[in-house]
Amino acid sequence: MEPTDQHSFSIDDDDIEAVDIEQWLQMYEQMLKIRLFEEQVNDLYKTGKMPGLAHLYVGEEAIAVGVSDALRIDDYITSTHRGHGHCLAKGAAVELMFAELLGKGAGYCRGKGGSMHIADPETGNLGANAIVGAGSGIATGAALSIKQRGTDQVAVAFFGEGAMGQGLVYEAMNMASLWKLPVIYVCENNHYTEYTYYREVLAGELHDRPAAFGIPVLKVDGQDIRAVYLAAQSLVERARQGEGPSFLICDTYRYYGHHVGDINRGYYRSQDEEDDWKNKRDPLKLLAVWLTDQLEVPSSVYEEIEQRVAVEILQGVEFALNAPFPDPSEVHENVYA
Ligand SMILES: Cc1ncc(C[n+]2csc(CCOP(=O)(O)OP(=O)(O)O)c2C)c(N)n1
Repeated sequence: MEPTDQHSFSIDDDDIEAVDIEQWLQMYEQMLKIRLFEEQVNDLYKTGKMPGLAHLYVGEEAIAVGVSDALRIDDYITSTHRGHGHCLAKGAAVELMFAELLGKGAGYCRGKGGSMHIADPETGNLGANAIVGAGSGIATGAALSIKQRGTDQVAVAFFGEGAMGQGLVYEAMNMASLWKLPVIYVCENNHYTEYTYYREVLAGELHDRPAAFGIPVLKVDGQDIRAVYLAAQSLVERARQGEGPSFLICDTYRYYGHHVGDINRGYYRSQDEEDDWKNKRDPLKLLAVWLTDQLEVPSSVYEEIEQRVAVEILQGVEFALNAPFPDPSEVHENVYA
């Protein structure tokens, strides 16, 4: 974690107690679903069953789940090239996600979008996007539509710290602040923009940038879902009440490479660093240890969850592997709306 400053969010015990065990367990289950989904995607790549590459979200699960749990289904999100976790956390179906990744007609974009372009309007997911930072403009536009329609929905833009090098993000924040739009920018700082340590390409402190637009900033430990959820909840609440945009910076780490093919990472980060984040900062383990120690959740509960999720993932991948490819005659359909 970065040193504590005035933006650092700290957990309030009363807020923690207001959340019941069932909700924490649902969050655990959602995080596990994302983890097992991503491990299956890695397997599909390595066994040559998936065309193209994918950017895995393993290690960052607490952010997508913690933020999405603070949202309603009719709230909007925009996602990134590393987007499977956001889509699943917002409610996407595992089998339709796998189908999309495998190019099958049953997939969310009829197999024509693939890993980086999954959209699911029914769950408020306005789409993953391979253009770094682009989702910030879309979420800000969605927030403008919310304001014009007079509803109390909220829009969230998830992006990596690499997006802080994109001019669009600053144009979007400027407009959101001036027009008090109900948008939350969620920056997932996993420390590496592809193969470069973020401080080598981003000057100054990330939190100073939104603050320059008068946008309130919270910084959380992105591996602690309790902190992510409670911080997101407070930002969602203020957005619903018309208090305007905010910015959440989550300190996190991706356990795999930039994409599934990035296997030899020694030239940009060390094995010790990876091991530390995996062994000491795993969001699933951190939540499970707290639930066991503080709320006395027995191990049988985790075993049940693990079995349920493992079955869902296996059934999902089987469905997708057996699903047909779209007919070649459909090549021009569903590619533009
Ligand atoms: C506008 C734009 N520039 C460059 C790229 C190539 N690119 C793909 S992912 C990536 C790094 C993104 O890093 P970050 O935003 O921190 O997200 P992370 O991959 O760490 O989740 C880059 C530069 C791109 N997709 N879009």
